[in-house]
Amino acid sequence: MEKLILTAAICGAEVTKHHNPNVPYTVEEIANEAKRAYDAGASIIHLHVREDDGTPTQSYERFKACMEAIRSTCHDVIIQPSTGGAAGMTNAERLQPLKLMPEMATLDCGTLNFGGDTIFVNTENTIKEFAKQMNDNNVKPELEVFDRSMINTALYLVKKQFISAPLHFNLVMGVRGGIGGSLDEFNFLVNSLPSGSTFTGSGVGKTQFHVAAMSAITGGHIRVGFEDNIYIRPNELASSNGQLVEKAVLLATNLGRTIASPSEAREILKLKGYK
Ligand code: KMH
Ligand code: ZN
Repeated sequence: MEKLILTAAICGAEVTKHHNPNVPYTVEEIANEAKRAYDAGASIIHLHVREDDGTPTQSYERFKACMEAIRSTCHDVIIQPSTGGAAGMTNAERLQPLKLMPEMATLDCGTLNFGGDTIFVNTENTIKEFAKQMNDNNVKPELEVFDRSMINTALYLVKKQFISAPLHFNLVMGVRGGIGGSLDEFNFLVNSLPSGSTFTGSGVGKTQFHVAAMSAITGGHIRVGFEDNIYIRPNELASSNGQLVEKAVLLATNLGRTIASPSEAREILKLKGYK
């Protein structure tokens, strides 16, 4: 099997210091959490940013400040901004980090319920618009699929030439409103991917390390981090994203995988935009 890429989703848009006081908000906190994750073995930082009070933002300036701060200590790390942002943001707001020409960014492949009355909206036209901007700027999309139907949407985008192979998917499992994190559901998603694709498994909440293990043994890659899960073990909050990455590294290496460096991750994902 090829080397395993570890992504750290260090911040997210929904989780707060109220859930875990170690969730980063400020530029300094975000940079420090990225460094802890990088030192533990993460080669990709999936990045959301916040105002100092924790409010999620997609501001160009805030992304620029956070990306520069991360880059100053994690020189070769792959920074993957979110274009999902937070539910309720406009497309124009969400697209701002693409102006920073990242190597990768997320491309959310469908709409889903996000609890209560909240809907995370990604219409077909939105997805096409985001894909086109990524394509035009040489940004590799990580295709975020929260359910099986979103793989169909990704395949439709290929057919219509909005995106092209090799595709990289993030299987986000365990979001209420999306697919669960069971072995059957994992197999269903993985067996639905087009051949030649790469994938990362992201288990939300309790499923984080179950999905990590399933990804490790099936040749996939792993995402962990506060965006998806705040516990290191049941009832014990994680002290940092680094601690979650360390646990994922131990799990993957015990299952026979070797962890990819950022440059190896660039090879595996066929990234072109690194300067
Ligand atoms: N915060 C969610 C609404 C992404 O990063 O692209 C969207 C999300 C997915 O987290
Ligand atoms: Zn995200």
